[in-house]
Amino acid sequence: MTDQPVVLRETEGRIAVVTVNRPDKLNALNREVIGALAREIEAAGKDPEAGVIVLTGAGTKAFVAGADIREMAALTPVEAREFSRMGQGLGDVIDATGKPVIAAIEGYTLGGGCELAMMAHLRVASPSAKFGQPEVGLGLIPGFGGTQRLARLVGEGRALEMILTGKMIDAETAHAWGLVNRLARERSALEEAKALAGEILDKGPVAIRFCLEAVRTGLSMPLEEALEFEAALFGVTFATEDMKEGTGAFLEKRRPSFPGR
Ligand code: CO8
Repeated sequence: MTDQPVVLRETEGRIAVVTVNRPDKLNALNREVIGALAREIEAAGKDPEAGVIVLTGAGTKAFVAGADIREMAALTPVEAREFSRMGQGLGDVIDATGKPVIAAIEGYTLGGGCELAMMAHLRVASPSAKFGQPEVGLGLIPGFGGTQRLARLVGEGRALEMILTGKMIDAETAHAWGLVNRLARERSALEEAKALAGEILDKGPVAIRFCLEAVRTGLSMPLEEALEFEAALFGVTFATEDMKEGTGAFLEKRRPSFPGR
């Protein structure tokens, strides 16, 4: 046992880095880790300095190798349902931050780990990363949103192939399938994720927030309603100082300096 916190958070400039810190167990998610992750992501969301949140795992062997099988094996059905809801709740915590969350991925990203990565808005992986939903090999099904988000990201056929066989795919395949946004150099996922964060931090913060909301909320609506939602958010941006600054800067041929209001 170690006295180290199971989840670490530090702010570097305008980037908050939240790290699952259980490398001796390949960062497996038990209830303690999930609770700490929720608290630290929420705190990063409230940190006025942080414009983007990067989520990663300690060490290079795993992002997260899944839910903690030892803890899970002893759960009753009612506890397992609560555990599933607790893990799924991390997706709500991520969305409630209103900030882009980027997963920086090295190594095994399995089961609940793959599901956690899919809760993030964007994923950057090193070439040695491996993705899979191996739950059926344990007589389980993905329970942290995997049956839903994987199909939305890679399509039904590919998702079902991964979920039904439990086989891992490599980073290149994950990139080709759209599960990974960017492939980093070996052991550079965190660095590349920060570079991607930098590209977003240049932009209008209120617009970034509304884009996340429009895409995420819109995906669960019929297209007609989603388009109406988009138009409403588009209209609201015209009341922001960011919009005045962004359009003004373009017309005055200078770089914008967004106040974030
Ligand atoms: N849970 C608990 N401990 C783990 C886990 C895990 N998921 N993964 C690795 N560990 C531990 C190992 O037990 C080992 O601990 P120890 O040193 O004390 O024996 C340590 O981490 C290092 O692991 P290995 O020695 O196994 O390392 P290898 O390099 O030999 O193998 C693997 C790496 C292939 C990743 C292997 O560890 C493995 O197969 N792990 C399990 C992967 C898996 O099946 N993940 C899915 C879990 S199920 C899940 O996530 C469901 C989520 C939804 C929950 C729904 C609510 C009920």
